[in-house]
Amino acid sequence: MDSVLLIKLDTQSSGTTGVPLGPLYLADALEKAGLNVKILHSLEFKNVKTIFDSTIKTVEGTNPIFVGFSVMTGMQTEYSAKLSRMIKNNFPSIPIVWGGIHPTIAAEECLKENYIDIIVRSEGEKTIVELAEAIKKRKYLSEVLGISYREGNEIIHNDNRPLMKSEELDNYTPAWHLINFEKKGYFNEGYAMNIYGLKRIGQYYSSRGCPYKCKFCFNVSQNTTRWRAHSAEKVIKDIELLKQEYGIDGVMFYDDNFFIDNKRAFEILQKIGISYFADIRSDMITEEIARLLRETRCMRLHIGAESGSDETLEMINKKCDVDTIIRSTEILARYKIPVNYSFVIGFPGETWQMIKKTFLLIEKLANIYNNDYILFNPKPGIYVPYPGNPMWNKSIEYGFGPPTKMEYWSKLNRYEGQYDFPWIDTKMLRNIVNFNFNRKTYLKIKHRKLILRIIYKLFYAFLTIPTAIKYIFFPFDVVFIYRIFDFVKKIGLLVNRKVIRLKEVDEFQEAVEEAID
Ligand code: B12
Ligand code: SF4
Repeated sequence: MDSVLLIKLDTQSSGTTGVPLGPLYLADALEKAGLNVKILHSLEFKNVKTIFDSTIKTVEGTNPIFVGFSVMTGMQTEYSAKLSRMIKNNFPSIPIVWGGIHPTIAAEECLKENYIDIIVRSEGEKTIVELAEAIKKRKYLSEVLGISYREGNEIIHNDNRPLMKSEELDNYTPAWHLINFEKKGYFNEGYAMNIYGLKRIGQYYSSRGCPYKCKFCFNVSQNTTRWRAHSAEKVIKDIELLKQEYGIDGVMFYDDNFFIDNKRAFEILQKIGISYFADIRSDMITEEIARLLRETRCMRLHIGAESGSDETLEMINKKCDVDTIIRSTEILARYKIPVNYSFVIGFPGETWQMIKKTFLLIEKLANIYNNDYILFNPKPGIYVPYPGNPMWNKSIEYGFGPPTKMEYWSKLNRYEGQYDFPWIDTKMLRNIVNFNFNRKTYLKIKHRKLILRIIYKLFYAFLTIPTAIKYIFFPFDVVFIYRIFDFVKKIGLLVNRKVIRLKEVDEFQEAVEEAID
């Protein structure tokens, strides 16, 4: 039987990731078409050499008709490029196919690299089966919709493949049997989703796309603002299987907005009977929704609030204003629903005054949640331009030079990037993000030893100075305080840096206790 090898190199530095849903859906489509599929999923990037060497052996042993890479923009791009080149050097006749969000939005650039042969743009289930057929039978690639490829020196982009309709999505189920769901990834790392007191959290992608048109979002190109969804029955059945066969007791919905069709969403949530994590927009929160969220054991909501400045929200076409964010937070706080709010700072065209409003809003929302940073988790992050949307074009107008090689994309990593954007002092932005993280973290530390408790309290008080003076000298007040804090941390008055970098407050609390014991 012919084989296909699918590779996904997740490169989260925290090592916590989920199952590779893209490859799992593709594998289902390929298996139904009679092909043998193997998935290599690396969950973190501690030992690149072992991962690469082991992959070369697997390619040799499997002799696939092609190797498919699933690639996001960022560090994955760099490592996928390196591994693709290595495979190409060792097995020149095996086609290398790239799919996923990065190749979709940068097909032309990807194909400038001679180790990538074919790009599959956007949704891949139907395309990958036709592509496998074309490669197997040496048919013309020109007949396969939704791909780009090289012919001599020319790069050809075939027409787009129409996105699947909702009814068609139900024909596919992730091929769970191809990964070790229990606890190990292919390269022996863990699917470490056992947070918030749950034993094992599964991931599920119940709907695709989003009808909004935020100017920085990948949906503009990947899903062309069309929202499609698995039927409620299908989702309930699939999650039941995950409960029975793989013992999940929580589910993380990876949908961009799980609640677009409320009726469907709550039918699913009421029937699955386990805790869940999901995304929603602020403007969809009502008293009734909050009540249902509580009733159905919502473990955490994720909301892209993006900004505390109406001017910024307007600029990015969020179609939601600050008053709505505040009003919805008041409702959610009343029902004690845990929330993650993501904020984006540093869009081209944003001034420090606009950014300051985001931090003032974070204060306000935290107060609504009584400064309970376990329930209320604000995450400001720096805007990083990715192609395929209007904000990317604006970034270029503001002097941004896109990476010229696949390997350079890893610099554009939101959390660990090395970029410097021409429109703003990016180092200053980084200090502000770090300040915010440390501040909310320190608030929650409760240590057994009185003296340490006092020290942490003092540190927290110190970190609240910018708030106390209402960010009057923003951004200099924050940066000044953060630099002093960082200096003290460096000379070792606090626990080591590794601990400080952990992301979740509760993880942090445990780690601190362990470190000092
Ligand atoms: C889950 C998730 C993660 C998980 C991934 C877990 C995992 N093991 O897969 C984690 C937390 C690790 C993660 C990390 C990041 N993520 Co993320 N993530 C998502 C999320 C919410 C869902 C992805 C998913 O599973 N989709 C479901 C599957 C079915 O869809 P899919 O992957 O697109 O696959 C389909 C097609 O693309 C195609 N396809 C995919 N691969 C392939 C391969 C081949 C060969 C073919 C033929 C076709 C094909 O066919 C598939 C089926 O139709 C998306 C948002 C979204 N709605 O997609 C953001 C998203 C992909 N993430 C994003 C980003 C920016 C990141 C980070 C880069 C953030 C950062 N640190 O800077 C990091 C990258 C990590 C790193 N350092 O490399 C952006 C990507 C933007 C971009 N241009 O790449 C998205 C779109 C979010 C957003 N709204 O901006 N992410
Ligand atoms: S609402 Fe969210 S998912 Fe939808 S376009 Fe805006 S940022 Fe993207």
